[in-house]
Amino acid sequence: MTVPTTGTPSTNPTLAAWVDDWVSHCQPDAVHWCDGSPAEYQEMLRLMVHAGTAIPLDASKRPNSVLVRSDPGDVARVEDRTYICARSQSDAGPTNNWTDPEQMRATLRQLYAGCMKGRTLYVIPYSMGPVGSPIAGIGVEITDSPYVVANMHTMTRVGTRVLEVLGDSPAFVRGMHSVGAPLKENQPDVPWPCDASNKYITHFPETREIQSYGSGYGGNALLGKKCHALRIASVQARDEGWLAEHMLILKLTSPAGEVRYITGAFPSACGKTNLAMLIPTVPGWKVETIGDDIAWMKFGPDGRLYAINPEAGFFGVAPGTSMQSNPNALLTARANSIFTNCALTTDGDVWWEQMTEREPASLMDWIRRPWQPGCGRKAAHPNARFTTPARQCPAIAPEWEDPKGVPISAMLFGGRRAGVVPLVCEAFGWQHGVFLGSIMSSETTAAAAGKVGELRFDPFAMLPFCGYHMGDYFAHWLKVGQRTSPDKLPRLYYVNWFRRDAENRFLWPGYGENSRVLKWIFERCTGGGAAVQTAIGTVPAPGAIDTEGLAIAPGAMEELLRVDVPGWLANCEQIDTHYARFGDRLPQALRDELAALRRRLTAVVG
Ligand code: GTP
Ligand code: SPV
Ligand code: MN
Repeated sequence: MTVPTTGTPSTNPTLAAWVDDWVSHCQPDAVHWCDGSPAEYQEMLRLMVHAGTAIPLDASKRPNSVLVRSDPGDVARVEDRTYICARSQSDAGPTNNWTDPEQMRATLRQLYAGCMKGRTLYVIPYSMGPVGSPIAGIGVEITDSPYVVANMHTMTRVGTRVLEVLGDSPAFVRGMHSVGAPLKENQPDVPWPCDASNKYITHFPETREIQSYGSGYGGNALLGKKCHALRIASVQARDEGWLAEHMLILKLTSPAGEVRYITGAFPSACGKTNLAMLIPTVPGWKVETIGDDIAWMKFGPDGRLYAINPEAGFFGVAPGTSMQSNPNALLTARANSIFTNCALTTDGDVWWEQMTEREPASLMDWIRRPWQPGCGRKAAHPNARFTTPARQCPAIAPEWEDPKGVPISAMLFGGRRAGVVPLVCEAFGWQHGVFLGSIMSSETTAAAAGKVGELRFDPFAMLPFCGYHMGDYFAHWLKVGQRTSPDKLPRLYYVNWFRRDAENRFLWPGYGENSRVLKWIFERCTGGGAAVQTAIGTVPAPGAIDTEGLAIAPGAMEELLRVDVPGWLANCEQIDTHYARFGDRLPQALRDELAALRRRLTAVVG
């Protein structure tokens, strides 16, 4: 039986056979091959509005934009339902869920049987990175969700040109996705179909495959993002000698016009989008955006690491985003955007916590209930997001789509730490920097289902995203550092915007004021920046962070840069436990770094 098909099916034999197999297994009513055109995007919005998934926002306030409210059981990534199905469990390592790949395939094959009845199967050919760039990678996602198609249009480069570049090659990442909600004949659809209690986000790294079932939300369903560009790509990067990282990329220009490119790895909802779009408070400095979530980095012919942003849009955290905290993000999302799990204003716009100084007098909250200030509930879900095209960002750097990437001078590692970790600290060298990345810890956020505010180790902000054994990942980072001369490697930094005082208030104002830290890092990269060596690394000398015009409590700067020796010694105990998880796959160099840190700390205590 042939299924009615629209669009232009690929003649790539591997791709055609793969799609045919899923079509006959999932039994959709129709098949559509996506071309990535604006008309196709509009058709997805129309379908979502028609199905009650989306409502159009007032076109005078938010042109060509919609609000989508998900099922309350499907609001974030689900780490406990995410699997790395490597052939050998030891290759998934202690930080990933694992099931035997054949067993997992069988489980999912059963769930996928007839799972698209009553729906359309969409085939989305996409490129992560500028189409045809030597650093870019191609994937194809099958999905039964128009919401996923629309989001992929914005977040990746979708369409016919991708298939042309792919040609007859079998080298594409295969991503299979279903919301897991087939429709019986005449069964009315729900606004957000999903199989909330039965989600699987699974990866088969050896065959570069992804199979996702049951969720329609974010990184669970937009397979180009975390599943491909991080979990599968991290495995490709290990095999081929490059880096696929959970990092923002920014361009920093000094008052003299000198440019440096900086990346930063912060865990989910810990400030990447904000730093990437920051407006410096230090006069004369400029920050422009290259990427806000993922960086792919390869060595250039000059021996330096070059980064591209594999994405084409931002899937940003809405709550906390305001014209004060991140005007560039709000201006990016002024049109052509999809808002998910935000509140709806009485005049047809979106709202979320801290968006405006004064809360609106009444709203419809993200679960469609009336909302008033003081009602005791949040109007937007804490992981409410906007999907918006990167090219609309007022701060986007002109070279953001340069196929050769931008040369990286510094990399930041950071998380949410109420204590112990200072505002900024520079690594003594690459190996020490890899050590700092490997011991990163952060309080959990609403970006993933589960408890918020619990401290956990999140090495390189990759805990939920590394597609192989984390001990091997550390070894890979160490190896990357040996591939070029030390002076060509980026300098590595550990930062923390989230240190708190005794009253639990943030000591550091953050956001645009983070430019003061970027300025010091720029100076360090260009031969300046007064610094002192401490047991944990090199920190700014007193007065080296420019505090001109900064409103900050007396003594706060000293506290922010203070090395808390007892705190760090206690931290070392926790690192012992953290490291023990990796067994003999923990590189000896990192064990040595930990021992050296202990020695230096003990020497301070005397
Ligand atoms: P993902 O998209 O989940 O990977 O998140 P992200 O790392 O891009 O985080 P984002 O920039 O969206 O920030 C998440 C939350 O942290 C928002 O509520 C921000 O307002 C808040 N935030 C960002 N930067 C700072 C900062 O410098 N200081 C403080 N106190 N909060 C910040
Ligand atoms: C993150 O959680 O780090 C995100 C959002 O960037 S999601 O795409 O849902 O993973
Ligand atoms: Mn992220």
